[in-house]
Amino acid sequence: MRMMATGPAAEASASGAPGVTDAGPLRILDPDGELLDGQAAPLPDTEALQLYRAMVRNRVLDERMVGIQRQGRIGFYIGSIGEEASIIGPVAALAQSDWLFPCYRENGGYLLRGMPLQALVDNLFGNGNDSAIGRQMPNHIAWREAKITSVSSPIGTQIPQAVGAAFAAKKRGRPDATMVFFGDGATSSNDFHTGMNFAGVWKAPVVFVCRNNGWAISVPLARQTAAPRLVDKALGYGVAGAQVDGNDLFACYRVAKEALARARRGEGPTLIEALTYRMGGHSTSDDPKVYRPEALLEPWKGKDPLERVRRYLVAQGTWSDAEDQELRRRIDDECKEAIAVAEKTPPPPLESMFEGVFRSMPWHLAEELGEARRNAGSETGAEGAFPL
Ligand SMILES: Cc1ncc(C[n+]2csc(CCOP(=O)(O)OP(=O)(O)O)c2C)c(N)n1
Ligand SMILES: [Mg+2]
Repeated sequence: MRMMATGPAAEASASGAPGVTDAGPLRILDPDGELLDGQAAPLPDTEALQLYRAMVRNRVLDERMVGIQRQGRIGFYIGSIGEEASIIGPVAALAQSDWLFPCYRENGGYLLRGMPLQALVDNLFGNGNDSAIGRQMPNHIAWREAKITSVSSPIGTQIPQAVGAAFAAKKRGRPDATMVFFGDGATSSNDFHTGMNFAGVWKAPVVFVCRNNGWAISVPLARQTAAPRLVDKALGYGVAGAQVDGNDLFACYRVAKEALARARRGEGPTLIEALTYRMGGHSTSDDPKVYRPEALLEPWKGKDPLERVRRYLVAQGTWSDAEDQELRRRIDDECKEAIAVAEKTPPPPLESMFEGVFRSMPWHLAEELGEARRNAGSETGAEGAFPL
């Protein structure tokens, strides 16, 4: 069946920008790291190498943090093993002046945008240097300096927030675009509908990046939606859409770059569906073995997004196995160092719980603070472990 693009999506196709077609996902590199016929690398090798390094940093960070969670040193971690290209590619396409509204798996993207690794690790420990002062769930960080808004746990809530920010930028005549990440499960949320509809009507300069990793915790895609493709949902909102191989860094980068260019030209939003796969558990609180047969991972093992770019760079003569090992070792050392620092940093002061809302402390908070001080250090019965 041929999918007809209508409205802005059709115009987008006619102008060469992404439109909703049934052409299949855009792929530039095959799993062996070779350019497909008629495709060109969207980045020079030096820049591709930088993004490869960012993907390796993302991977090594994930492996390390899951490790220390298993040792009981942090309570919770949510990683993105297998999904790195669908994160690093689009984030790399952003300008530093653009806004990034993350879901919760985009740690590698934060680092690429300049968030220090130490800040991320401090947040995981919820220590006194945590930018959220230990008030958020671990891995729910914001970073104002790089225009990264706070991860918000309720699924999909970041979508209308991102659309609102994009609309505000447009009204003020600012050139900023907004990118928002979410998963396949989030496309079943009210907020997805609200955000997509508003963005379509008002041509908000926003790029929706849906990481379709096949699962919403234990719910497989087919139980989530009857739609054969998530990208088709764009059509119903008059939004441009593009489906992309989410394990192909080059394709993810190019599609996002084009979508951002459309947004900046005033042509409105784009929904990108990045087809990828969640190779690990949903988070460290999850055990996928109880609901997902291991055999489902097999076809994806040969499509590793890092391996694809590594092979390309090695074939180009830009990278070697020795350099690869050295890079992984260096990043692992960097992680260990950040963990050691975070672990030594004391928790936020008790008083911080009572600060930040009122200009001067009202009597009832003063009373509670006094009580908290009296109880500090005493056995309260809470062992502080993350409950989920
Ligand atoms: C409104 C709401 N319902 C349920 C949850 C629990 N929950 C956390 S993550 C998640 C799955 C999200 O899946 P998806 O959108 O595909 O993103 P992924 O985790 O796969 O990246 C659910 C159901 C929540 N956080 N918020
Ligand atoms: Mg998912």
